[in-house]
Amino acid sequence: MATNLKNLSIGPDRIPSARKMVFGIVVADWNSDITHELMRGAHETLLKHGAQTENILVKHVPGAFELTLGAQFMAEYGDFDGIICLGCVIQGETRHFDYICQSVSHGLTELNMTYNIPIIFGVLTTNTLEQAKARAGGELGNKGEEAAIAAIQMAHLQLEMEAMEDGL
Ligand code: DLZ
Repeated sequence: MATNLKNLSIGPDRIPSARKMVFGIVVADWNSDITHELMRGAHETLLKHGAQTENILVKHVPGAFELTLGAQFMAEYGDFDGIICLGCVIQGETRHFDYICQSVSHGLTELNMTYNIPIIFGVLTTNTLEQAKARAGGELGNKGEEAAIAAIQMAHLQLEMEAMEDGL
């Protein structure tokens, strides 16, 4: 259970069905022990909520910095209801942390606005590897699951808004 779902505003029983939805997952391979666990959590959660295996496309990029362009490729060349970006940036001792975190958070925010589809920020930004492990299937759950649920919720919201515009 993702962080006991504590950061989600609705209970798990009220998560909309993802049966007809199409999702992309972009996963960064830097810190792959962590990010592949996030990917597993996200993938399983989409299936659990009704998404079909053939409607989930997973693509890999080298590191979190490349998530923005990976997501842009998906948005530009694909037809997705939502795109989930997964990565793990660990503070360490370099300034890379700040540059990468800022770049990917700004980049993904911009893509949300540009493409008008949900592009989910599923990037762990932790001080230590232990903190990351705790959030990737450890004692604090799996943030990949939460990212998948956010994608379903936002895709559902968009469908609702589109139906409203069509007067349905
Ligand atoms: C270079 C770098 C560093 C130092 N740390 C991380 C990290 O903690 N998490 C991550 O996903 N990627 C890291 N990278 C790689 C960059 O994201 C990027 O792949 C390279 O700088 C090449 O553009």
